[in-house]
Amino acid sequence: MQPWTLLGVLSLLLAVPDALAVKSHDFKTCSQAGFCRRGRALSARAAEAKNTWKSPYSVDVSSIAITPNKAVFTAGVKSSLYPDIQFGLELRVHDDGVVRVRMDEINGLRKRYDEAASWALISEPTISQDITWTTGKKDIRAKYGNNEVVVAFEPLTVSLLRGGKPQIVLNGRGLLHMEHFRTKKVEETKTEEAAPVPEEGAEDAAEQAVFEAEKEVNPRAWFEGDTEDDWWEERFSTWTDSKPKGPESLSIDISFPSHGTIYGIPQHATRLALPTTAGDSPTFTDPYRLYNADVFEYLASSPMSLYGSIPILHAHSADSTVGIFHAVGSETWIDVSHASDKSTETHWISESGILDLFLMPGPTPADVFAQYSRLTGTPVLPPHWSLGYHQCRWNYISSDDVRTVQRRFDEEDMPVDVFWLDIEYAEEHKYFMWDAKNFPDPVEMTNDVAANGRKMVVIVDPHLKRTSNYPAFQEASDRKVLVMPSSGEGEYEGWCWSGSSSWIDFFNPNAWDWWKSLFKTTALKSGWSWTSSTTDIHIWNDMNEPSVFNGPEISMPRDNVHYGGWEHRDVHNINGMLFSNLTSKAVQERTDPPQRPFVLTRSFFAGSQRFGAMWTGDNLGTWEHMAVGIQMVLANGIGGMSFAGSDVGGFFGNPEPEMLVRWYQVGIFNPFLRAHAHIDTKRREPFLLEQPYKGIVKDLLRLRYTMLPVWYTAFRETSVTGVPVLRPHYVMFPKDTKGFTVDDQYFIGASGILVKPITTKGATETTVYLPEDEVYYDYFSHHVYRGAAKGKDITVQAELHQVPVFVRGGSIVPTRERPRRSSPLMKLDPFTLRVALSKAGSARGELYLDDGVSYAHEKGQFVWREFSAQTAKKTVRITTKDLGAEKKDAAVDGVALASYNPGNTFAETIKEVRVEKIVVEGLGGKPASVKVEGGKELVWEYAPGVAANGKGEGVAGVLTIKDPKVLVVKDWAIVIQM
Ligand code: NBV
Repeated sequence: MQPWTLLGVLSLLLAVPDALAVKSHDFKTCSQAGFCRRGRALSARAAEAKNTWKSPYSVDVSSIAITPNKAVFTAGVKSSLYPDIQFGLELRVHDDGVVRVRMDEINGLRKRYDEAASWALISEPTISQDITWTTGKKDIRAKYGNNEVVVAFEPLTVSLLRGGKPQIVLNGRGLLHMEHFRTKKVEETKTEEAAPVPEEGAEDAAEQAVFEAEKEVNPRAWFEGDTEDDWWEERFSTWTDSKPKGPESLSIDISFPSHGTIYGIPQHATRLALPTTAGDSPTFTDPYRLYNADVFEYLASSPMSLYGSIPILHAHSADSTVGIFHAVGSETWIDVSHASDKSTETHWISESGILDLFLMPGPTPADVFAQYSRLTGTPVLPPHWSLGYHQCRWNYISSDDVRTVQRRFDEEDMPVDVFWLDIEYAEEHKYFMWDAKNFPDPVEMTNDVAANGRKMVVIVDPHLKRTSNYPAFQEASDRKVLVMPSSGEGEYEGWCWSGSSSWIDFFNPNAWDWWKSLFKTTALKSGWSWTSSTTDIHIWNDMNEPSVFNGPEISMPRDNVHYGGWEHRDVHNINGMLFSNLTSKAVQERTDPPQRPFVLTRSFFAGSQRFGAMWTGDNLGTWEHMAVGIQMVLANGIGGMSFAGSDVGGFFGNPEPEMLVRWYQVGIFNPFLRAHAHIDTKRREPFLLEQPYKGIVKDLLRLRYTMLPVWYTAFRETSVTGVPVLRPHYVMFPKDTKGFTVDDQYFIGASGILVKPITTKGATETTVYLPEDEVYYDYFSHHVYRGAAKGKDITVQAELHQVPVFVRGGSIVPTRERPRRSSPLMKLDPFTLRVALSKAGSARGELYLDDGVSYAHEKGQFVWREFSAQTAKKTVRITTKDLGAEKKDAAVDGVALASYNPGNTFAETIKEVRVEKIVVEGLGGKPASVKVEGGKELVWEYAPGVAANGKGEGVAGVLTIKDPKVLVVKDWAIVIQM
């Protein structure tokens, strides 16, 4: 073990806003990672060889087999460099058109890790019944619908075509390389297997000449390179990776010949449309890295790894969108370049694992989301309260501190739903164990918070202090469920907040039930449980990359051993997900019947979306970080992690009031809204601000609460369709090329709300891009703007108290306008409907409601309404209907709706809830009468519009209907006679 220095941890503890910069030397660049260096060198040799380059991999035609149901095609693959080594290729077409391509080494010296998909996927996908493979001389192909998949034999390539046009091509550039397992030979450097490595600084000219001569006779050098570059052991800084399995990396090029823009592969701090890393004048010189890491003070623009990894990307053009998901859990680097502005080339280099690629044919962004969701699951529908405001800091120092903070929120009438406790609540950072001095009464404290309908979230990190007076560690040790060191025996010991620590191996099924039992709030016969907690406490999982202070790249050694004998390198990117997924199940199963858990995770992988929320980690209190936080949240949504947000205020530093206000504006329009701060920062709870800042933030928090129906409806839709909660332009308007790179404004679900947060200092105005020939209404002033068919920039005011928010013409937005202390108190509040008429005089919107905490909605206990407005013959009719009943049997909604019953007990609990106000904007003038159909004239007023020009812009005329006495759960119609 490397000596852990007190200095190292002290430097972690210090917030040094003036000198904030990532410690780049703690993390590898591609050239410092042997396999990445080899992969890039391969790509460079191919580029140099141009047309003479030919992939050595080909299909062994004699071995082609098609399963009796014709759906699965398998074949042997050979590399001309190693005729004795066998690879197996398998292709299957799923019933939704997704093509799965797997390749593995057969009968190799060892087995490659092939279980990443089993953690990411929800189930074994259904294979299409309608595929017929046709074998030709040069290839084998299957046509289905408008798509076709073609496997060319020599060299091996796999292409997905649509309408005869290639969409995705594998190995088109010949960079496929699966390094097979081999035995390390002492004299191997002098054999034909591989060329020798010259001693660094070898001065002896004769020796050098021998080396050069041998190099020339190495027939594989053109492909593999001249040296066994870091094959058997690798050093980084003071660490040595023993690499007991030798080289086993996997390189593959994936091209998108018809798509010029790509998105995804979160998480990186960069633009949504991924900048290049290769080719001519790349934006970044290193590839995008996926290796979950605790990157302290990360850069606001970088391809460096961050805390989570989702190997998915979308390739997009005005014609179509396709997607790639690679189920690989080891470190992966991805180079991105553009052969032209209409095509994209990527090169994926992974340290270990099999090739397990899913080609998602789209053809729309929504289709790709659906295809990915069918593989890895849709994002969870979280508890309703978790969409409220979360107040966190490292640390609220005592239970009385928590009470005081709560009291101050109430005194200022600022809504808040959740108070958080960071690591200092735990005695010696032994999570679950309260520091008795400062938190003598945790249950009473939580009850005091819960008395206002609020919750607490408490941190539980994955490092367990190695001490006999810590039941969590002791029981894990007794059960032998801790990660092992490279010897494969005993317990790996590393350093983290709790000092000498060990980590639970969640790949070991024996850990699962035991971990869940720890969260029970009642005493158990079988062992320790958290009796000093309550079911109002939910959980925050931090440091689960895992972060190990004295480990290589602040993480675990790659040669550590997990259950089944797999090395940490094989599963690194999956590791953090298992911890938070299991924690989520633990919180869910605390009660019978289960309640929806809230678990926030820092580390994540494909599949994390099924369990909880994530945040973007330790951002800095800078304008750049505020801006990139938005782009990161959008990119995480592409990977399914819609329930995302960045620390409001910035984790490090002391934001000045202007910055804090702007950060709240960003935050209230993030799916996950939490203010958080480093231990060394000044307190900055919103009630501490001076006026006018305090008032502005109070209004912003209230705005978030009024819009909770919009958020919850959007989350519910995402939980069914997989289309993210925050929708970037290319998702909303896939054909609008101007919108492809727009990533500083976005829509909330299908609500029609467009937001452009301000992330620059001193701003008083901003431009907003309107993507279509439609009207957009300013959310606050009712000013109406007109877009254009080919898109148009408008300039709007953005003084400090103003956040540009618009309602797209054609939307109906449900809100709850009564300020409350916390969201559960709003349960029976009436609704306001804002009807923003389109140019054509129509509008539509949805509202989804359920009890917000249980799983009764899965049994049909919910209310799902559609509101619509139509104009005909000088009459505007606003109507509502029960979408739950209408879509009862809709396949897309699956089980959730199967047992829907309009008279369900949830609907019963809100049967008196009214629509208390309807606001209609965009009417041509003052109405003659406004009635509930078949009823008397309603109370209403009309504020005439103010035309600004002849183009339909200016302030919209606004009709306000007061208390029409219509109910949310009932059908009704309101008739506006013009
Ligand atoms: O638990 C302390 C912090 C936490 O506040 C932060 O949100 C995490 O991202 N944690 C990291 C560990 C230490 C960071 C310097």
